[in-house]
Amino acid sequence: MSVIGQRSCAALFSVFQKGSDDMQNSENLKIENGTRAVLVALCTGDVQGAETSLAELESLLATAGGEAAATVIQNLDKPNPKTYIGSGKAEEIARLVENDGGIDLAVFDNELSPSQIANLEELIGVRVIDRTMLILDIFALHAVTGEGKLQVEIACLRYTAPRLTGKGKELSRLGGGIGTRGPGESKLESDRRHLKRRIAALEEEIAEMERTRRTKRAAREKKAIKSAAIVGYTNSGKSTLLNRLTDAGILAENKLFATLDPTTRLLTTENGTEVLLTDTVGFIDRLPHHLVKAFKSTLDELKYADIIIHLTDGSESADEIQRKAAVTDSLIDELCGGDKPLLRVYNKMDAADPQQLVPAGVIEISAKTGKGVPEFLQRLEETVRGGKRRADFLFPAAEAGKASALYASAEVESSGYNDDGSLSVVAYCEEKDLGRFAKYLHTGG
Ligand SMILES: Nc1nc2c(ncn2[C@@H]2O[C@H](COP(=O)(O)OP(=O)(O)OP(=O)(O)O)[C@@H](O)[C@H]2O)c(=O)[nH]1
Ligand SMILES: [Mg+2]
Repeated sequence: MSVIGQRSCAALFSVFQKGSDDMQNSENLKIENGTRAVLVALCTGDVQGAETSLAELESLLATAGGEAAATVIQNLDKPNPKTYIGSGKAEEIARLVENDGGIDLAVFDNELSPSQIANLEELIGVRVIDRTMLILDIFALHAVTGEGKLQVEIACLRYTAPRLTGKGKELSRLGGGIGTRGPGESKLESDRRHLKRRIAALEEEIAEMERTRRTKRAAREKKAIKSAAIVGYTNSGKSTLLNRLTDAGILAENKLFATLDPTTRLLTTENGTEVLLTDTVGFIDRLPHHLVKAFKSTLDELKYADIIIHLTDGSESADEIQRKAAVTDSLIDELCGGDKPLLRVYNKMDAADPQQLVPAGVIEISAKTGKGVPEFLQRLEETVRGGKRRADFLFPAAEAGKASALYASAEVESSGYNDDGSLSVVAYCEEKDLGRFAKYLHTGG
């Protein structure tokens, strides 16, 4: 297995360009801590959307260790094929960069083609990256397991490698070579072959890991324990929830994409219901297609889960809640179809506006304080039991015989006679049984 450590896509590519297999010693070319960048977005009509997206780009940059020095939005009907933004705007950014003196990077809020990047770097005079490269960079920093690292490396080789031109301070640290010289025509061709071979080798390694994963999954399925995947926008609190429920010890951080490698833990509720819970990689608007593809084996956890727990940060504005839930919904649809039982959960309700309107059926919790978690667990148990509801029954002594009909159709958790000869039963029932035995329902007290 390749050992690539905590390195960025750029670092991977520098190794590739040097034609070296020594992955350990290469220069780390990640976005340096404190790198000041100008953020650039194009607005083709939806002003609010562009601003929200730019704010998100800023937190992505912060997660990668950078800092936004300025933001630029250009209104344009459609992107310029050569330079994405207008060339006049690019010159304006070049002046901004020159006057500032401390800006080393421009981050564009959209995918750029390799030639657009090259043209923009020429015009602006600093390294240019796009949204996808930034996300890949964060993924490269956060991948922990061999599988996660491999998946990131493939995505980087496919996406980032053709886009690195060698411009900018970080790259020039390699000392002569990459930035200044640029590979000649035949060098490019041999590089491409090298790249293809490397990708094929990585894909073979991934396929092997996928086989292992399948075997594990089959073993779990044999045990007939239901599984639930915790899914949601990045930073919604998925890891915090799994930690609260199972002491999983997963890194939970106020950073985007803290978790890349899925963790599965067995949860046994107080009532003895067992469910396998998986915490997985967070979603984001316009999750780069290359990442979805590269992370297929990880994201397959969703496809094979029996239940989806859709977590949303309920402490944000109503617009943000709606936007992030919609992004997550469409990714769930894409990745696992829409036919699984799904629990909708708003998290961080400890920090939510008390006036916040919560749609019917949504479970409100705080993974941090534990508030609402018992109610959530009850709903989860009911879902694990195929939508059956847990209910307490009390059959008076004279009617204890009626309980046998309940035994026949419900899943009985416990039952026992009381001193007065009455019979108490706790069972998971379908709606029709709740109706049929309504007069024996015991509401406590
Ligand atoms: N106030 C509050 N903060 C929370 C709650 N749950 C999680 N957080 C915080 O939200 C941040 C993100 O939590 P994580 O559990 O890492 O979120 P995640 O969904 O796993 O994020 P990714 O792995 O990046 O996709 C952390 O700083 C948590 O402490 C909550 O119920 N209330
Ligand atoms: Mg996480």
